[in-house]
Amino acid sequence: MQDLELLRHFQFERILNEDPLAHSLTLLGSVTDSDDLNNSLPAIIRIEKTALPISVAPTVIAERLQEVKPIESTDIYTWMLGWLKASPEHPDVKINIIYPATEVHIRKYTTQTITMVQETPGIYASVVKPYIDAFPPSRIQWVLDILSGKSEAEKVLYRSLTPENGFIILPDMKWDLTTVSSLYLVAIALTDSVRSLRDLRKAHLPMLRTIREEATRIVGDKWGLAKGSLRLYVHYQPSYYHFHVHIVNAGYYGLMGSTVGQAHLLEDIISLLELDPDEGPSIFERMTLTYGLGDQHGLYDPLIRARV
Ligand code: M7G
Repeated sequence: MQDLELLRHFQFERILNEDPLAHSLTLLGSVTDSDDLNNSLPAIIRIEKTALPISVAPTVIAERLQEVKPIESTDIYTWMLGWLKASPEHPDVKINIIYPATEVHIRKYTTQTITMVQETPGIYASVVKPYIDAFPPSRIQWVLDILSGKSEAEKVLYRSLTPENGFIILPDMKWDLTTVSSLYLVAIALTDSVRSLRDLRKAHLPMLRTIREEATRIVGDKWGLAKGSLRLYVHYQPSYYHFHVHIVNAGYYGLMGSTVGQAHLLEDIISLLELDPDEGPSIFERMTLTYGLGDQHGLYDPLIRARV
């Protein structure tokens, strides 16, 4: 089904999340399966207003503002509402669709109450690792499609093909591909042996350092961003258990996903591994990791029960 057709056939059911800071709404609904008209499948649609890029600043007032409605004026202060004319270069909204959406997706995008949990190495072994191992491979089909070149091939910005240390860098689907202030790329490892932060070892240092170097080089060459303009981090828990690094404009903070506890700076990970002794279990096998977990997360109940 074409994307626009899918949007038109979307039957709204309920709001999963409303985020006034991100100017976004996440909706749950259903779309009739085009192969079987009696079958309706769940769909998630997230609509987010795009940021106003700096490049449009001079034209916003002079050319694009088509109507204003005053709210108030006092002394030297005035505030009003305004409407912008449509512009081919600057879309108004970015839309993400997940169709058909699984129960895990619906839970992930639902507003959740967060509880801080402490994951000891013992809890990792008894609760978290079995949970990760039980994920069907289909959950990371999108990663395999990118790595094999089946999807997003023309978007790839860097590809190093050494099987052990190789990775691909490409724009994250969270990015609108234009607004540099919200630049968001992702580096995806070729190896499937690193499911999460817990699996990182000293031997992965060359890959981690190269991700850092290549990310910095790419954003410098392509978008003129200076050294230090990027915040590189790894999520724990991630949504997808195939190793990847988030590459985000350092000025784009307050962003869901860069929360303390969930986001581990690549620089810190490199430093911890550098300090690790050559022999014995790695720092990430020995550490207790503390993070916020939403009450809809699949690990929530078992981790609350296992709480120390
Ligand atoms: P994560 O830490 O596992 O989960 O990161 P999060 O979504 O909770 O942050 C996975 C990253 O991969 C996220 O930043 C997603 O936006 C991004 N991502 C997910 N999918 C399904 C795709 C995709 O198909 N293409 C691209 N380019 N990025 C994706």
